[in-house]
Amino acid sequence: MLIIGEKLNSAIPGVRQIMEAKDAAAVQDLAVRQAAAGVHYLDVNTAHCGDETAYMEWLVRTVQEVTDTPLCIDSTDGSVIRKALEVAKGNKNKILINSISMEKNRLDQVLPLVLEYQCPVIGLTVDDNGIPKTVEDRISIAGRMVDLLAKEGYNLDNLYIDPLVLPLAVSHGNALIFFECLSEIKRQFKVKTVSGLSNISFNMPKRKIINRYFLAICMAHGMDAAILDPLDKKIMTAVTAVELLMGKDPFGKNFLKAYRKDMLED
Ligand code: THG
Repeated sequence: MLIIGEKLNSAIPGVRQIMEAKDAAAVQDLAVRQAAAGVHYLDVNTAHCGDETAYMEWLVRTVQEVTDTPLCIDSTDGSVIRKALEVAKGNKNKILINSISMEKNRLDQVLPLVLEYQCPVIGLTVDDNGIPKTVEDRISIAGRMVDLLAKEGYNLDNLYIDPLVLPLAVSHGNALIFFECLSEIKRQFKVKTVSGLSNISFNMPKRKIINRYFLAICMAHGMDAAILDPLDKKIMTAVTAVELLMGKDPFGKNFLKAYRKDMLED
């Protein structure tokens, strides 16, 4: 499973502080430690900083001084994503754009960038009517997105649909709805899926326990990527153990390697 490290996100109060202080050493430390934990992408988000575009430009440059791990540009604003693509070094078509949706504004702004750079992209199952409550309505948005991207000649192997997790605290069936979305999106469209996971436990105590078991069940439903905290040894242990159980780790090679590097936590 692809792992997208979530730590460089201005929604985390301490991280916003180091970004607004332009504390390059602290930002680079978070980048290097997540890369060392084995992430495939580093999510970067400056939406909660004063000037999102200016901070994004600084963040991209600062992170790329210390790691070649591809970036996942996390913004709802097309001009922020454009700037990040402009200033990023290396192959732009390695950058994961987070995200597009079927909201008209977002499509008009961000889809041209996805097509211009042929980047992998996360597609949220939301349109101008908001996040649908039912599986059927989310699948229908996913279907419209797949059709649109296919019509534009986009390589659908690079599309990650995010069916959007709603909290259990809002409705106790929300996790089940999410699992069904993961299975159905794969079955009907044969495209990949991704999730930010942690919304599931919003407004609950001991969130990490819920997030960890939720991740395991999502993986059992074939989820291809997750945005998570790779510095949390227990959640990374869950990823390693579930991949072993799902037959994705021949001879337990990765499990044993993690064991020898003392990365597994009970
Ligand atoms: N889908 C997509 N993008 C997303 C989300 C999504 N981007 C933002 C968010 N959801 C995922 N990112 C985060 C980042 C930080 C936290 C939660 C989600 C967070 N971190 C705490 C911290 O680091 O202090 C706690 C981490 C922990 O549990 O150990 O809360 O859904 N496409």
